[in-house]
Amino acid sequence: MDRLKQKFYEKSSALKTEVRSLLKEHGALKVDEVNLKQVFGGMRGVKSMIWETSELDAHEGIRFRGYNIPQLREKLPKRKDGKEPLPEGLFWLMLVDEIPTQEDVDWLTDEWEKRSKLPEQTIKVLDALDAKTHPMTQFVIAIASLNSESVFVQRYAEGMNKNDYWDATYEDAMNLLARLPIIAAYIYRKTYKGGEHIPQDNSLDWAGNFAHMLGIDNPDFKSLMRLYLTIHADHEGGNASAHTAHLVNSTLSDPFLSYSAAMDSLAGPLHGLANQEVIKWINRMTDKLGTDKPTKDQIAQYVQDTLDSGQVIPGYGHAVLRQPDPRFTAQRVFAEEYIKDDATVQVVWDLFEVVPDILGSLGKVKNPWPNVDAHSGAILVHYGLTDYTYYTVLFGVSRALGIMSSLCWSRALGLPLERPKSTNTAWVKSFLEKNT
Ligand code: HAX
Repeated sequence: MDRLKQKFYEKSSALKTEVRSLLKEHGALKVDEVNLKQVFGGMRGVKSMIWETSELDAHEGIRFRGYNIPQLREKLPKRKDGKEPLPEGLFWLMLVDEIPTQEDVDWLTDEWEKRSKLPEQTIKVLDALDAKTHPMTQFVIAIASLNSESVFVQRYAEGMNKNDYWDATYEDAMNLLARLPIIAAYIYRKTYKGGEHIPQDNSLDWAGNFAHMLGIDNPDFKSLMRLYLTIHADHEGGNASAHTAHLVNSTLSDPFLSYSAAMDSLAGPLHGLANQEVIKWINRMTDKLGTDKPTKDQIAQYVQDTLDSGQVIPGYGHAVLRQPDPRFTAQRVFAEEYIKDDATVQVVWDLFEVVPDILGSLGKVKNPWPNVDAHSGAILVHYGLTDYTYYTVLFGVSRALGIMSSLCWSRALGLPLERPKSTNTAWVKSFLEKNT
């Protein structure tokens, strides 16, 4: 058993025993109540799922195993020549709840490199798709195609003992993470660079190698990718993509199919696709005004026009957060250090000064502050990644770190098939007649 798997096995078997006994003793204890608004309103805030790897507080933002983003930037191992944390370290932390050593992280980089060869079928599938196919559609299809090599599928067919589900899930999770940057870079080069692919550079780390395969070898862009892939990695279990993977995997559909489904969910404009929508919307404004340095009055008018035409302001609002997203702030800190004179970055900062008051004045928006997607595009544009229809794929590479470590936990704890109760309006009316 490899060093990470061994550690995971020890930690997860101990927690499994603990959970069994606490459920036996306290299983009937109420942990939440649900009102009618929540039933109709997308189950906001209903405690109904176990997700070990991160927790989201409405005011503090995300904590990964208790660490916030500034703490991760300080504590996770970095490359000798880099200032940003290595995402490998975050995966280790989320999976086994320990800050890894430099040696642990180096081991993980090597392990993913060893597992990184794509099945021929995946390349064929990608080549068969028209280059005009949206990159998220290509991503979903390519990930699903990996399932032909799923260890989980193979062992299940051979009659795997349910106590071993976590082991096969771990193998698939590690293989998926090893291959995702290669798939994502293949899609990028195929879609926007005429299919001129760039081989891996095995002297690099997971994120640095991804930047290299995209064809952007600027060392600052590599730093950005390390930060980007760290901060987008997890947002507890209730967000749409994580929840999708949790649901699909609970049927014992393998991690590849579960993650492909999660990416369908991430591809919606109210979720991960918002990162492409933000930059598209900013470009539309600057094109319309004929300047890349609009005044705050011009920005305010554009925001108002967007709202008047019945559209949302992309990159603003959140189902849980009630403060500016710390992932927005982390990107702002990066931009202040590396590219503070960039015109698009300046527009993003001006929007931050203009949008919250306008959204707040509507009286219905619960969180008028920017989310993670408000900032990411402007930095990517600066480094030459202007093809915004690609942005959600970057998010998707990162989110696998959180979702894959969580699926290992779900199978190790033996969580059952997810099956909440639905009802209908007739039931609600009769409930109200009896109870009001
Ligand atoms: N612009 C305009 N109106 C907004 C808004 C925004 N940015 N955010 C919320 N509202 C509106 C809602 O549409 C809703 O209007 P109706 O009552 O007329 O339907 C009302 O305000 C109340 O919504 P809410 O309770 O504040 O927000 P929700 O929890 O329902 O929705 C969303 C959260 C993120 C979907 C929402 O804020 C939104 O649409 N934002 C813009 C899209 C976006 O940036 N999505 C990315 C979110 C982060 C993420 O998942 N990244 O991957």
